[in-house]
This record gives sequence, structure tokens and C-alpha cells, in this order.
Amino acid sequence: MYESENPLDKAENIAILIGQTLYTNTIIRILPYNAKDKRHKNAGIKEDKKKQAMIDRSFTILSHANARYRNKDFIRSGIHAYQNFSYQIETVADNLYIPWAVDISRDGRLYFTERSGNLRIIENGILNPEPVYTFGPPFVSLGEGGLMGLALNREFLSNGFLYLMYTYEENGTIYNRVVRMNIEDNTASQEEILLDRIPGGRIHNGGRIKIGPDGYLYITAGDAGIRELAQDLNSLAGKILRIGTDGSIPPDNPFPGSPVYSLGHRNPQGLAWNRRNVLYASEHGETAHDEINIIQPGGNYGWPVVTGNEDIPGYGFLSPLIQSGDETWAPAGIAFVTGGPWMDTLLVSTLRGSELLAITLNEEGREALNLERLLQGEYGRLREAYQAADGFLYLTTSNLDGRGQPNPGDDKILRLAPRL
Ligand SMILES: [Ca+2]
Repeated sequence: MYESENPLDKAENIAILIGQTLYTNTIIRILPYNAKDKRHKNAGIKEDKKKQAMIDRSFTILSHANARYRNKDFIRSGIHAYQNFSYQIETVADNLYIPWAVDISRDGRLYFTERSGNLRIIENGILNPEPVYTFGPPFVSLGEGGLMGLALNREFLSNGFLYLMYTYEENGTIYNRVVRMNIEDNTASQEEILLDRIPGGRIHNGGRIKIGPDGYLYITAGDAGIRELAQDLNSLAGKILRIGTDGSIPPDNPFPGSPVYSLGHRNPQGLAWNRRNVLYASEHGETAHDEINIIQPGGNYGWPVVTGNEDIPGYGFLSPLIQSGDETWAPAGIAFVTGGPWMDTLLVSTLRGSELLAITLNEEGREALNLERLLQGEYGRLREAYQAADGFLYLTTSNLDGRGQPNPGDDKILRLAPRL
């Protein structure tokens, strides 16, 4: 990856060093796959002069990366960053229960899932008190499982098709499945199973579903707590899966006849594409080492053989775009912003981190240039990150999931409106 031995030649390394010194509020460590390489780790950190030079240089680099970085104070302090915040934040709905996924139809209806089993709708800005649908047995909401992913068919307004992923129990065994339902007059019916018996459990159910630029349905499946399954091509666990919206296996899937699109994942919970159709996935690591990966068809992302920096010779594991090192983000929903003040950044909602990460990428979207922490602790645990067609961004809180400190009115759906 690096042509030069000199760690100063890469913005990531500069960010690493800054993160360890003055600016932990806004810039934290960006670890490319070999950043733990001793060459990089040891270089420059102890030498103050070098450090100052790197800091100065980083502002130059970052100021070219995006117009909003031109204000140095924005970079230097989280408090300033908040005052200069480019979006106004509104609460769209509150007193919800773990709103897990959001999708908005072209006529502006906002659908969302609550992990407890409700599919709900916000219409004309008003939350309908009656769920569109409430799942019952064999559906179960236990541990990290329940009603999770949601995606509307591209032709939703004409065909009413919507896709959901949820946890269920059969003969004492926990699974996840992806179903299609039909929405008519704000009620859901005609459940049809598209992909069944994805291993599930109290932990690591993955759960994100998104329709890709190619029109196929992409699904994240966790290892269900059985780590070995992530490397087993005969298991759907620990994979990113790809199927047609009718449940068929795409003819160009990397493993013929299999929905497996990539393997070696621990618990991926976020999917997003940039404007060049590069696919990103967020993934919970084991005790820190959370990952943001660029997903390649047939790619092996290393779990459970390795976490974080997958540079084990001979294995061909794909290394993360960035990873959290010794820190825990617990990344969930992600969104690639295609317009507005945060254009071309990858937003990552974090649970344990309780903040929104904004990752600035190079033009191709294959290299991370900067990472900012936003909304630190403001709303608690964040689950979903979603960009609407009108450029508004939506986040959901996850403070009632048993691992957070609920604030009054939790959980919430937040809307970020670009400031004009
Ligand atoms: Ca990995």
C-alpha cells in the first residue's frame, strides 16, 4: 500500500499522530491495514519537531480534502465543530423502542423498524401511533435479535414491496430470515420468505439489508456467536449475502448457486455505496478493532482468523479501509453522503462510541483521509444512519437496547437538515 517508508507521506499516519496528541476531540486514529507496522508506530511520535511539522502539514492536506476543513478551529476542537455544525438537528419521533432501520419512499413516507417487532410509519411528519405491522411468533426479539433491516423496493410506489430481516425461533433454534411484504393502505401483508435459516442467536445477527445500485438485495449476517461459521462457505453466518428481490441467486455471485457475496465477517451491521458504487460495510470487532471494509465479491475479511489488520501472509484476507485499533466504536448503520455540507463523507453511527463518525475519503473512495467525531455523547447510542433523496440525514438512537443510559424521550429518530 505504501510506496514510501516515510510515514509522513500519508495523511492517515499524520492523523494517527495528531490523534495521539492534541486533537482527540475531532480527529482520531485512522489505521490503515499496516498502520500497526512498527515502522509506522515508532516513527516520529517521540520527536516534537517532527510532530509539529506533521500537524501543520495535516491542516494543509485536510483543508484541501473538503471546504469545511478550511476553518482550522473546526478541526482543532469538538466544541467549535459543534457550533459550526452544518446541519440543524430535529427530533422527528420519540418514545420509540430501538428504531433499527429507516427507509423513505419517493412520496416522503418514512418507514422504520423497531427491534421489538413493529414496522411503523411517519407520514407528513407525524408518527402513526398504530404500527403498519407487528410480528408475532415465530418472530422473537431477544438479545441483539428482533426486527432489524428494512428496504423499500425501487418501485415501491407502484408495487408496494418492502423487505425486512428478522429473528425467529424454530424448534428451539434461533435463525434470521429476509422476507418481502406488500404494503397497501398502510397495512402490510403477504409475507413471502426470500432467504431463510440464516443462523441467529442472542448476539451477532447482523441484520442490515439494502438494495444495491445493481438492483440486488444485500444482507449482512453475523456469525451468530459461532465464530467458525464465518469461514464456512456452506453457512450463511458471518457473511454478506446477495440475492435478487425475488429471492433468486444472481448468476454472477462469486460462489455459483450461493447467496454468499463475501465472508469472514464477525457482525456487520451497516452497508452503503459511494457514487462510484464502491460498497462499504461496518463491522463490530472483538474487543475493539471495529472495521469499515470495502466489500469485494468473494472477498474474505479474516474473521475469526484475524481481527483488525489482516496482513497475514498467504491468506489473502482483505484489510479494512480503517479500523478502530484499541478503541471500541461498535459501528452500526452507515450512509455515504452524496450532497450537501458533508458531501462525499461516509457517516458511521456508533453504539458504544455514542457518536457519529464522518470519514473523508479520497476521490475514488478507497482511501480514508480524515475521521471526525460528531455529536459525541449528545444523543447516546446511535444505530441507523440514512440519507434521504432530499439530502436530509436521519439517525436513530438505540439507548433502550439494554446497553445504554436512556435519555428522556428515548428512543428517537433524528433528522439533520442542511443549514442554508
Ligand atoms: Ca476483518
